[in-house]
Amino acid sequence: MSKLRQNPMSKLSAHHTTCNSKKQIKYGVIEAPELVGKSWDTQDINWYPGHMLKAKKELAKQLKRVDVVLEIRDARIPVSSVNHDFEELLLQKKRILLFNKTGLADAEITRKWEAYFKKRDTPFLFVDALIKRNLQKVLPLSRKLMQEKWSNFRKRGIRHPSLKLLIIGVPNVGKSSLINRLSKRKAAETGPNPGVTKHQDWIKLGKDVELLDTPGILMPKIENRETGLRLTITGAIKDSVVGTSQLSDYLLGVLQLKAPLQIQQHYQLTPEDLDLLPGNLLKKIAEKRGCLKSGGTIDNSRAESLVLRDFRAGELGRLSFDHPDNAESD
Ligand SMILES: Nc1nc2c(ncn2[C@@H]2O[C@H](COP(=O)(O)OP(=O)(O)O)[C@@H](O)[C@H]2O)c(=O)[nH]1
Ligand SMILES: [Mg+2]
Repeated sequence: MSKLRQNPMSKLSAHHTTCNSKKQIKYGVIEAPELVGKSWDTQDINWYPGHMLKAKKELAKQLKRVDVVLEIRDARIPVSSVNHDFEELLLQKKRILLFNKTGLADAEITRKWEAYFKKRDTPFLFVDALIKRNLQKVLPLSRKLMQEKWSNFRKRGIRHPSLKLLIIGVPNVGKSSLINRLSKRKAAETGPNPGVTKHQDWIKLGKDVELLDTPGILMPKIENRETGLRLTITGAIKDSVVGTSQLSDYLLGVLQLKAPLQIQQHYQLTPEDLDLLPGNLLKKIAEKRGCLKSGGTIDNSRAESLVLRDFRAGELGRLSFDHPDNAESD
């Protein structure tokens, strides 16, 4: 038996990330240097009006070219991922809401969200690009929205033009993954045949459907502290805007409330540990996972990153942040 096997820590580290794990997850593409260091509690934090205006103009340009918009939201935050500034632009379009990453969301709360959105007008699907949940329903639903328009073409004996789709959503919500899944484009690009066109405007999805290959970016809107935290934990905003300390504090607080057994098992905590304030719970986790500075004192910032990384890797189980009981409006 190797020495490694005899090490009592080896069992732990074989299954769990420790503070020394190298695993990195890429997250958060939007950088907002103007937001760094601003306190969450003082005021509504927003993008510079200029940023928002530019993003809206770009989206308006894209919208002109399409019939149906597939708006991707995160199934764990069906309403926190909405930016109401973009709503007026989208109201003029046929739209389908695709709640992605359903595999990461709490199944029971997702059922409640389904009931909630069924009572509203906008068609929707809870999907997952990774485990391919409900993706086969996206095109039939898109075609259904065009039936009336297409029947007019048929009456006149003309073939209807192809349906033009656009995917939009906040950063990291899964736009590229969905485009790849729906178009199977990645498979085509990595195929053995040379000369595959690198840049094409429209991707053909079927004999009568095309998808714009560049997704539209919705700027996430930070309406209040909690929305900002939820958007950052789920990946739309860069961690440094908020800081990992506030993020892990919030995340641990939510996990203690909604998924205590998941963190207890994962970090091998005692039931009493679960009653600690998040900051003290973090210290326990830091001890368990060896997040220590050279002198042996606890390294908070490494422990914060570890908790965030474990959550984003799905190791702390499924969790929903938004709950339909608290949703004011869609
Ligand atoms: N678990 C899960 N992860 C997903 C899903 N869709 C995308 N991801 C992951 O989320 C990250 C961002 O995805 P990406 O498609 O690049 O998002 P984009 O910025 O909106 O284009 C990547 O690490 C994806 O692997 C999904 O449905 N479920
Ligand atoms: Mg992308």
